[in-house]
Amino acid sequence: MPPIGDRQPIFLATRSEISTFTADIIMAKSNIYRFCTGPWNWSAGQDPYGPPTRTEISFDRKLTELKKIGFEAMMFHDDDAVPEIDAKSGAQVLKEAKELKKRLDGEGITAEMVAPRLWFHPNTVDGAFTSNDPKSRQYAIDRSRRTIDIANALGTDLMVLWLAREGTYIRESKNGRRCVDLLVAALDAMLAHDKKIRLAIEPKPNEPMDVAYLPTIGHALAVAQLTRDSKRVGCLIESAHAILAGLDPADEIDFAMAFGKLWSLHLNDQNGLKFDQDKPFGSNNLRVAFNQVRALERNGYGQKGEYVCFDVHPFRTTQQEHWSAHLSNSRDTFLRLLEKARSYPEKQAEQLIADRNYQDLDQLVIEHLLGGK
Ligand code: XUL
Ligand code: MN
Repeated sequence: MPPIGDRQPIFLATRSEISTFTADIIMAKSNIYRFCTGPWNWSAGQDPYGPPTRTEISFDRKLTELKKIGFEAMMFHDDDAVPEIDAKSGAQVLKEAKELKKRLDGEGITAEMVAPRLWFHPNTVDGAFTSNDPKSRQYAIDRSRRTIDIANALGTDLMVLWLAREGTYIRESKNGRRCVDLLVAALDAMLAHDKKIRLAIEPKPNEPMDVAYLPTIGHALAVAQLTRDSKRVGCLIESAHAILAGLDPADEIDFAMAFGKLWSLHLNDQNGLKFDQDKPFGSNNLRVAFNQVRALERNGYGQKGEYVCFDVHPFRTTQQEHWSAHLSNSRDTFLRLLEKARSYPEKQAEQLIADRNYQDLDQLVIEHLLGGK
């Protein structure tokens, strides 16, 4: 690890690259959205206060369900792809990952990304890449390298990093500056492991930690600039995580896409600053959801092959037979809001903006969402 102060930010995306990208998106006519979700999104209803309320669904059933509900891709934690990964040799892990790839191909389903689950194992009790214990830090890096090997076997170049335990409960237990350097060193080790892998940081401001080191997209993209190949470090926005940071997810989308760095997306919903709720998309605030869809549209999201993923969970009260409704409902809501985004009365809105008549602009949006008078 380099000593503190030794790193210089490297700004690899030049202004002209960014404006070329902006020109691209202005040219973009109509985006095509493809949908994705993860096996964990069919959860069984357990919460910290009570046991499951539904029986577990087998992986095979989840896989065959995807196409039926209009989804084309699946996202994976490393141990969703290869269960009990820590108990297996590297060769065994690769063998199982290749077998999974065949099953995915058989169903016509793409693997969108793989993410290392760095928050379960005893070695990650005090954090993973930023643990105070060097052996635990090494475990986290080794496990992430394995995740990259799984991603390769599944045919994706995208690894997502939700840095679940990289933060503090007890401020004085960690040196925040040193933790930034440790995170950068870990990202560098992953980038060095595979010359093609792209890393998408999924920020979240809290839960399970009190305060996370990378709470927002701004933090994620700033850290990317400190790595050995900043072009291969981008981000994933989750609606609920942005709301938990007190931000509007649509602004986070515009910000990340201004850098050409929004490589994946977890749409869902969240009622204010409390535990991470992962509600169906649009469930809590249709207008906030509408503005996310508008932001995706104006930036051309999906045109470089990015998927719209729903990181949503069934309500605890959901009955077994409605096991996929939270996913198909989220997709339906997205598509309905897409129609709303495309039929938004742009000319009228522009005039109201020119007149600085934001009162009527506000009402125009409300009327549009209500279906017009
Ligand atoms: C946690 C979360 C995770 C990540 C993948 O809040 O959103 O499911 O999306 O590790
Ligand atoms: Mn997520």
